[in-house]
Amino acid sequence: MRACRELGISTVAVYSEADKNALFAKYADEAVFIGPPPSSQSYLNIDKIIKAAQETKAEAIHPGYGFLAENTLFAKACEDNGIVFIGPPASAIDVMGSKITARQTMKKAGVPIVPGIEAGVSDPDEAVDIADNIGYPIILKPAAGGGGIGMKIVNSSEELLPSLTSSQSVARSAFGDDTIYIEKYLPEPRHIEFQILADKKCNTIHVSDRECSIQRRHQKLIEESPSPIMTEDLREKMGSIAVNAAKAIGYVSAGTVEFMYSRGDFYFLEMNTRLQVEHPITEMVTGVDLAKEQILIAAGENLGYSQNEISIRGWAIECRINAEDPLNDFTPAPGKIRRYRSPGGPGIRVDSGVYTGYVIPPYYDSLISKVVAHGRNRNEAIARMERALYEYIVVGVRTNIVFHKAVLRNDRFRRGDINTHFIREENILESVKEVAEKDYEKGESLASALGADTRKIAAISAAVGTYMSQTSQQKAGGKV
Ligand code: MV4
Repeated sequence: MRACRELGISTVAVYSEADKNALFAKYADEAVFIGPPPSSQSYLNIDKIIKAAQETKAEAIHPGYGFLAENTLFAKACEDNGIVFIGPPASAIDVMGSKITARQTMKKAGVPIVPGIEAGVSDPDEAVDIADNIGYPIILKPAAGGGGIGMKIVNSSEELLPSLTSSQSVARSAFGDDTIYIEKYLPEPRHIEFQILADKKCNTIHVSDRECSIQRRHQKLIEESPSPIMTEDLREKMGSIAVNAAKAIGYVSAGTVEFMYSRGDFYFLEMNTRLQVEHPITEMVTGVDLAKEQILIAAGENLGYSQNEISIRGWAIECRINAEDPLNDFTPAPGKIRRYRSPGGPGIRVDSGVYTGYVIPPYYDSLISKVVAHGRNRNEAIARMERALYEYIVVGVRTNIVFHKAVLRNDRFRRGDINTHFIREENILESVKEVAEKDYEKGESLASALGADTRKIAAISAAVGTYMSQTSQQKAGGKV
């Protein structure tokens, strides 16, 4: 909607009962109510969304990051009703929707894939032979899957059959499809992805790379661009392979080609056929407004950039701020935000959907904002992020800000020595406790005093500032 405002395009938001006070619904020029909180009756209801577009005479629909963004039925429904879907063709979503057809197509296009099979396992004896050939450990993955659901690491042939049965049953209930395939299980994998832009005239470019290895239970928490291991040579190599991957499926719009990087080798993992949550770090280092490019591409315009016009400047890091309790197994923490002040200053971008007095509903995911720090190099980006998190005040709900503080001060993170097992290997939850003890000492005493009286809350929020200015003296590095 910000891109539309810059382009002089008016906007319509659809919202459910749970989002009637949400910022996006207020920001839009018009907002259409589409039903009760459960997404099956609102954000996943294709008919209601198409009807809202027709009633308001919307010419195009941007599907956002989740819900129907990668749903071919929705893309087709838009097309059938003469509404432009701001995204890829349904056929491209389809190919990448099954990991097996994705692997087959990528292999044919000369894109390196993780050693394994390009078909579902049909019979268990065959699976044992295949696994012996690949060599243990292997990983079982559901073809229809995503988000790590139903994946199983297998270390020996004895474990294979029970693991296969278990993966199949999880896949069947989660995706309605129990097709499982086998890959070699890679050691110390880093998740590195390339941003793609493609227009309708077959111009396809990459907009550099992102490192997304800091994740917990397959949920990304911190992303950065560029990847700490990236060199110009490697970027050119991986980037041109990512472009080939997109071209092989006739891709149009913004998309992401994900790779696993392990001990010097890299392999195609999957392609996300949507704009992603972490796209702002790419915008910060390249200056490209990805959402605006998507809209212009959907309108039939040529790409605004050629490959050699894309360059990166400095470093960007994103922390996803969730309303959840990192000290209680990251349980979602919906509720009323009693006091809110987001950070600012040099190099900081905050994309947020909340404000003081907002009640975070319990129905959807717990992301409340994305803090992005840009600096001339990685160290400056980290320092700015730490400063931004120090400034960030959220009173009323628990957030994972303490988690981010714990990661940012970790030595291995600071060296860029990360992989997808970082949070477990570094026992980050222990250091979260240490950070939280210090943070919550102030927070607890404030929170306990938070009654219903708004005057009192205002006084307490002033006290937060006072307290913070006192503790800031403890910093090393001299005094000014
Ligand atoms: C892998 C892998 C190692 N080798 N694939 C894929 C989806 C992503 N969210 C996790 N995935 C992985 N795929 C190969 N060939 C390691 C992971 C992985 C992982 C797998 C199982 C359980 C926990 C995991 C945590 C991070 C990464």
